[in-house]
Amino acid sequence: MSNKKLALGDYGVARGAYEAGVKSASAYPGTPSTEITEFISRYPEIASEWSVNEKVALEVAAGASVGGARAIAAMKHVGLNVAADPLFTLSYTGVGGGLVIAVADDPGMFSSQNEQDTRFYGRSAHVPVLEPADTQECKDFTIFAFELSEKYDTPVILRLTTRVAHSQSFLVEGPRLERNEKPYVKDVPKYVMMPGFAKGRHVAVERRMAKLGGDANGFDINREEIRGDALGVICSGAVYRYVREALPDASVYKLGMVYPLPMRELKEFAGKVKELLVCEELEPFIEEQLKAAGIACKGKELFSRQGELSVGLIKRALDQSLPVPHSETGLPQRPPVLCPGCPHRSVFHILKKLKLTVFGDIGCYTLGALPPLEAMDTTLCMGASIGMAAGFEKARGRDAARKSVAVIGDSTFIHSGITGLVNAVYNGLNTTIIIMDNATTGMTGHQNHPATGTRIDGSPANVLKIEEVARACGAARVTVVNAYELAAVERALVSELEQDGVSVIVTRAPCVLLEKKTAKHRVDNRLCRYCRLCLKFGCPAIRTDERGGIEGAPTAAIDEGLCTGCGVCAEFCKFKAIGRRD
Ligand SMILES: Cc1ncc(C[n+]2csc(CCOP(=O)(O)OP(=O)(O)O)c2C)c(N)n1
Repeated sequence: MSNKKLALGDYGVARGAYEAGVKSASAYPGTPSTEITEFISRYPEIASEWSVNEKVALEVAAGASVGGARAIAAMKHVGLNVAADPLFTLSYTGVGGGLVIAVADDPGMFSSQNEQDTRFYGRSAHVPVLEPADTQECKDFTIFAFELSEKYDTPVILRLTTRVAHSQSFLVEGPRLERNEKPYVKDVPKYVMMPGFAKGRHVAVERRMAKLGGDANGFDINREEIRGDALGVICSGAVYRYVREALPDASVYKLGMVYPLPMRELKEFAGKVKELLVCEELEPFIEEQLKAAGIACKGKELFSRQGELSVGLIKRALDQSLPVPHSETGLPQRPPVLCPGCPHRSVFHILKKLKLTVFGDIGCYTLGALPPLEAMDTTLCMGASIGMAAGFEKARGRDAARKSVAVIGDSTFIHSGITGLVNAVYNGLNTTIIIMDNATTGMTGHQNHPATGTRIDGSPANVLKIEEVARACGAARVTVVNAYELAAVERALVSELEQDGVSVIVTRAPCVLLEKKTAKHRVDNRLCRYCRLCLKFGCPAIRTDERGGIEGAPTAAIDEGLCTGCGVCAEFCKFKAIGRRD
């Protein structure tokens, strides 16, 4: 049987980790990196976990590495901000067993709040960065990253982008490397980073990076393809594929390691072509280093720092007479919406009704900011809602706090909301916090977390009780309400906003996609007055039927295929026109 298969880039990383003999995988979900760890968790040889956040995931990898095992941590680009503290000092300690951090960037922001460029982390933390272009390279580069990590005593960043992580191409699978774990050796000057030892390690880091920069010139993953002397292009990752298609006659230097750069080979390449172009997405990371080394090239004067590049954009950069290419997916734009029956919707309905200022967070519930709910004022980063609500009170006083709330999901609360709650209590604020507990990490595809009581492999775990955590953090009052019960949500909110101190309302109901409800609802067109209040709820299952009412009158209607039977619309129809279809 052939061991060649079509697979996602994320699968390539997972397979590479398996074949490299990795023993520990830790991650917090984040598109487009999530599948890496989901795939890894299928290998029983690797102890995989969803960690509570990216910082912990990297620390788990660091501990496994000190223990002599090869370890991988995976996250999306903004996750590396959360893990940046251990990263910068891990660069100093170096590794025991090889340690690779797979980080997925998202140029074009398909599912992210910014477009930051992970390559800069490599540069500022003095850590090498590899960038694969397809699934086979995802596997091969992951294996190479572990070899580099151990040879140069450094963590290694494997940078993906959405286009590589979520595209399918062929890879050939090989056997797993059976490696004996290095023995654990206590080494205080290497692993205890206090100033006296860290000063010595900083010198080692500089030496390591200088050596890597020199050796990079001979690495197979950096390769020159000479086709002619008119135009040379330096590129890496998915952009390499676009360049080959857009400029088939150009000579190309394809970087597999984007930091540190193989500067000697790049200089030689520049000498072989009349014009040199750097094609890179996001920041002019390679271009600026080339220019600083005295290598003349063109780059960002032709390309945007925003979004993805494409074959069309590269062609047009060199021939301005071509039309500006349209989005190459050809798909119509569809604004995202909360699912029909989503338990978050009713909470936002009440927040809007009460005209509250809402400090939001990141998750499915961020969609509460969009019409028709429009019940969210800010979204910054995971966990920011509670701190921002507290700061707002400092700026505008107690009365403003009475008219504002922080809204955060269960997974996000555990990721980085708990510290915000402790802070608000400690500093004597009056924040009202709504924890929207839908019993899953909905946004990224239903990953488990400590409050779901199940681990990544489905095995049972201790169940973290969110309301008990809130009480232990010192919240003055903690109320749990059914998220679908509009009146109960409203009562709890009105009561808490009147009182002093930090209070927590847990609005609870499992994500509608976890539990398919069957009782459908319908509109009784004899009772419907076509007031269209139900449409303001924003449920995609509710629509209008221009001639579906009595004697062809217009009426509201419910799409049976979409309705999940949550029944919230029945609760707020003033004319009792919505009921169960029994
Ligand atoms: C630092 C960071 N890590 C990961 C993500 C990806 N991400 C966005 S929201 C979210 C969690 C959402 O779960 P939850 O808070 O339970 O809300 P739900 O989507 O279930 O409503 C994740 C993992 C991110 N945006 N930032």
